Amino acid sequence: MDKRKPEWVPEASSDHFATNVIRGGRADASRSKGHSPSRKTWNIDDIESGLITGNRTMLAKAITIIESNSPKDFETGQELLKRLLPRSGNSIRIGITGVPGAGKSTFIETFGLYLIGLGKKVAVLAVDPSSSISKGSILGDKTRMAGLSSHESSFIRPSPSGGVLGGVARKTREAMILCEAAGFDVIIVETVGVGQSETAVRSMVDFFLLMQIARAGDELQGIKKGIIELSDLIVVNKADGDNVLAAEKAAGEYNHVLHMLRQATQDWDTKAVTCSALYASKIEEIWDIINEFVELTTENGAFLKRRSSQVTAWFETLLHEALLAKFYQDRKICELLPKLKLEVESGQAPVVYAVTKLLKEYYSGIVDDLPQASQ
Ligand SMILES: Nc1nc2c(ncn2[C@@H]2O[C@H](COP(=O)(O)OP(=O)(O)O)[C@@H](O)[C@H]2O)c(=O)[nH]1
Ligand SMILES: [Mg+2]
Repeated sequence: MDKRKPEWVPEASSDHFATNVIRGGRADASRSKGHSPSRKTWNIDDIESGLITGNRTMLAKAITIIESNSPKDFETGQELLKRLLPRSGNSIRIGITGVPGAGKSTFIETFGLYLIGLGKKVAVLAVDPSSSISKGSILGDKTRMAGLSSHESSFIRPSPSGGVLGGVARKTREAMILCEAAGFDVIIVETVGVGQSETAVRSMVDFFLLMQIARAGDELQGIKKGIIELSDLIVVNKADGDNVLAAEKAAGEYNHVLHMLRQATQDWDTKAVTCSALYASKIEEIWDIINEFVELTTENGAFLKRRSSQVTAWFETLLHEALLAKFYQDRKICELLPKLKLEVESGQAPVVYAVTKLLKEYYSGIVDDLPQASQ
């Protein structure tokens, strides 16, 4: 290692004092002024033009900006999205869920490489609100996607970490827009069923795939009906070796139950099929089903209708959240709310009175027309 003395060292310092500087570090910055790539400030135009030619480094940089929590990055990120939005939308967005160990990562590797073989460009994103705790468990296992992650027609990005599901989902949606602008034509969003993450992913994709495995004694119990009703396809994975029959039996049982459940998509009969992600069997069938789905929903209008209602719902959710946050962070409200809450709880103040008082307090000085508590 290249050790150098810093400019100032205490007179009585021995070798044990931290007096060595590693070349290229912060304290050494004056030497590399303007040359160090880590110090180079990016330019939004460069990112935009690089991204639209499919440059993956620029795509990654753009995603880092939209994931950042700094106000300056927020502005840049939103400006980038505004510029790139007209170039987005030309992809098939596929959500994949299933318990850990079902084989999602293995499937994405096999399926992704198959699609690349067809000339597609495949981006893989994730929604995992627990990833800040588990240090990015989902997609952390890039070893299972070794072929895909090293392929130039793919782009793999782990879940943004930290924050609540809403924030994680927002960042993934925005990353999806950027991937589309960069020319990726299949976007796969992986999630594990933590909290409401499945619903969040369903609300950002066109096609939702539930990956299952057949387990001895598992008579479809413990599988949430709600998740099945969100799904456009159930894939029973690991249909290989001794497990083929069990997988087919499980798929049959699903098909039986599916008749009795609500459809996730208008006119589309969700069905269950088997596959082996590990041995790449029946992968083509799954892609055929997805294409059939796209064809049918394009014809009946459900495809575009879903996309537009997704974006409207997203808009409304963000607006509600922003308004609520503003309200709850208000200094006057922070003081008054706990007091009024106590008064309501102890029966001293009527509920409508308390709500009206809070709104009056919040809006005083902002607007003349005070909103009323709902009647
Ligand atoms: N036999 C068999 N094993 C598989 C298959 N797909 C995945 N696995 C194995 O199941 C384990 C979990 O797979 P992984 O892809 O990490 O599951 P994930 O947690 O859903 O992403 C790994 O040991 C895989 O090798 C398959 O089709 N057949
Ligand atoms: Mg995985």
